[in-house]
Amino acid sequence: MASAINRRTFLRISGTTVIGAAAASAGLMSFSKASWANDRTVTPDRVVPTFCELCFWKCGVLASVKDEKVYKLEGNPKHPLSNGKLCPRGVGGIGALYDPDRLKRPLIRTTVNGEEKWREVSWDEALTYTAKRLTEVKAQWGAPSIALFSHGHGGAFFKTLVKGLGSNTIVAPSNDQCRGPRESGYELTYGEAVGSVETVDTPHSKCIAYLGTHLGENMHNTAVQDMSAASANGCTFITVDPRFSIIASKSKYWLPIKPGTDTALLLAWAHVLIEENLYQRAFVEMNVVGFDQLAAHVKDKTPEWAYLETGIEPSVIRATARELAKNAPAAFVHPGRHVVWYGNDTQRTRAVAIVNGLLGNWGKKGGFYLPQSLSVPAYPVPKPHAELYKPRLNFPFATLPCAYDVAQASVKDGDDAARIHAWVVYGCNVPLTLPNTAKTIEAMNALDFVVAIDTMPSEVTGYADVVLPENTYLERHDDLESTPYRVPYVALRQPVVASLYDSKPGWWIAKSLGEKLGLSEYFPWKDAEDYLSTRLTKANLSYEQLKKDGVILGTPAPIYEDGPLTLKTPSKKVEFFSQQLADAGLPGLPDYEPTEEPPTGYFRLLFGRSPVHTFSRTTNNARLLEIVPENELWMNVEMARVLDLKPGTKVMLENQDSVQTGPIRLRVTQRIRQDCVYMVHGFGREDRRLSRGYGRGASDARLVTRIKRDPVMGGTGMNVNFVTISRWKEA
Ligand code: MGD
Ligand code: SF4
Repeated sequence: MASAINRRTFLRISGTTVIGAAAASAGLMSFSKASWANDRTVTPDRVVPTFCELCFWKCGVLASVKDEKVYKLEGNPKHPLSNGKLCPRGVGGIGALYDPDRLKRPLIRTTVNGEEKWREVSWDEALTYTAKRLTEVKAQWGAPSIALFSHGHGGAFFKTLVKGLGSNTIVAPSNDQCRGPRESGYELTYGEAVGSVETVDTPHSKCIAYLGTHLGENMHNTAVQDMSAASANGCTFITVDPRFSIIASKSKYWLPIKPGTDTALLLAWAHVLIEENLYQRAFVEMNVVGFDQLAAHVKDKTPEWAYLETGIEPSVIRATARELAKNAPAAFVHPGRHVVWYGNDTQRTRAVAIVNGLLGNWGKKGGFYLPQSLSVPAYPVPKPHAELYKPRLNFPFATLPCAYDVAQASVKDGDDAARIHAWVVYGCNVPLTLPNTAKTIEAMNALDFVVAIDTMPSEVTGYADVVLPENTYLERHDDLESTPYRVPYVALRQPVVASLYDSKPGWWIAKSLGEKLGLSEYFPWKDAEDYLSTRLTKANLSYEQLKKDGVILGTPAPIYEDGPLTLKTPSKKVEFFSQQLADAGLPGLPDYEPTEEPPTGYFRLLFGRSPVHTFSRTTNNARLLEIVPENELWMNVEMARVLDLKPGTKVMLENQDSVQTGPIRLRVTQRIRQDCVYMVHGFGREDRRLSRGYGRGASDARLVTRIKRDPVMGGTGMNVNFVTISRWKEA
């Protein structure tokens, strides 16, 4: 077996470390210097429909092209997720296409005179070498010791590749660092996940409660459009957040809850709905099991009890419960999105699902609609025999192995045969994504082989053995997109302009690598167009129409249901009491567990989103950095006074495990509680090759060294870290 590089140094992809770097420029004119850049009077040579990849909502885009340059991105009016509009990130997609720091050629890590360097290679050499190394790992340690970390729509072809190799060790941080507990909570209660796009009927709702869902900052195009429509229709918003978020500013009630106590509030809401007989009795009698157990469970969960936990006045708890009830069933508690907070997250989401059950809103106008999808048969390929590595930790309701556990199972700990030995990383900046960056780096150092498929140099590509540059979404085809939604649809991603540099589409990379690995049977199609048109023909849909319009709508069916529900739970009903959880030795009804308090002198670290950035994906994008150039640390005005810190002061953060990040500018505000500080995720980039992103703001990921596991599905609660703040002293 070829000797493994098992102590990797972080390798920047820059001229000084690339052997024989060719002139970087592909002869591109800088977009911003183009005379027509912002000229609305320009007549495009063509307008190409496709869909966005600046986040994972996948809105339909119309891209205008002049002289082979993309100069404008707009929402596709025919696409149901964009309705003719994009969010600011979507408009900024041009910045991703024309980012001069992009990965331009395949690279192999090599050692010259004891020093590690990148060597630019041909695609053939990069893929031959990758195939050889993966084959060696498979032969020595077995296929399941090869893990795929995948994020983004293009990951589909790499899943086929890794499964074809025989591994089912496929992980998505978006599951166990984001939505997983919500999906488990709804699967246990309603028999199905709420999905992405969430199936909330916001435009028709009369009252919505948001628990830590910071819509407007958490920018999902359709969700924000729907929220604006609801607001225009007079919908009452209730926001429960330790921070006065954008949506709090649009709300009738802001409940500045003590972090980690939401389950107490939810149980008290259930108490009020039942004790005051405000719940939707007919819905509950027809569709629910476990109501009596719930009523007994919340009997003593009075608003006065919840006040001591949450800090929310009993009168406000009663008023908000009554407001929801008054508008039910056209009222809901939003199921949330990034819900991995304190470890008890599936149970908290179950409490949300149960309050929604009391509001009787499943399948109801203004509550949760029943989604529809347009079914397009898969391309016929043999079913691979793929196995999962033997997880060391078992969570009874985990639907996927947890990305964090797979990373930890890669660390050397004496049992080499039980370890993960290679990673295929698609569009996933693992060191900034998983908790405990230092541990992730230790894991990457221990691997026999890492291949990263990415568009940009990043923290993860710095630890790879092979870097394969993918086209951005504006230069490539991808698999069809057909998210369950109010109307069934299928959408196409297609190249708007030709490939820049020597980058390639993901489908081509996966197919070519598959062929070198002897897996041609899983990639029998000639090219992406052959693959896509074959799938569409099987569904009696026209590829030509899809190319022209970017989207095809199916025939809508009813999205509301007045009769009895038939759900996919064991009882076929809404399960307030979950026998499945009880059988697994877990509470059948959600219990409130107090969360550890910050020690004296520490703040709880909270983090969230900026409306113009998506994690670390966008923090080198010139257009988006113009709008939000760095993150700031929100601190309550009183605490800043006590610490004698002025607005704009640069500060350092240090967590309970003595890990430091910074400097970051202080935002002193009344809009946050005194016991916590808040920052936007994705900044504090450490790769100098990111000529604009490097060193802006600070990384919250570095500070997440402690997690609390969700006993139901294994999610990694990350809001359990505490920090001290000190003035930054320039060295
Ligand atoms: P990103 O951080 O956006 O996503 O985390 P990740 O899944 O890691 O990193 C994406 C990588 O994809 C970048 O290197 C970028 O250059 C690359 N990329 C961009 N476009 C493309 C493309 O078209 N093709 C390819 N091949 N690569 C591309 C997200 C995860 O992080 C999620 S979903 C959540 S909700 C969690 N959020 C979160 C948090 O808020 N705070 C902390 N501390 N950790 C978090 N972890 C989770
Ligand atoms: Fe793109 Fe914004 Fe839609 Fe996400 S929400 S897909 S970034 S337009």
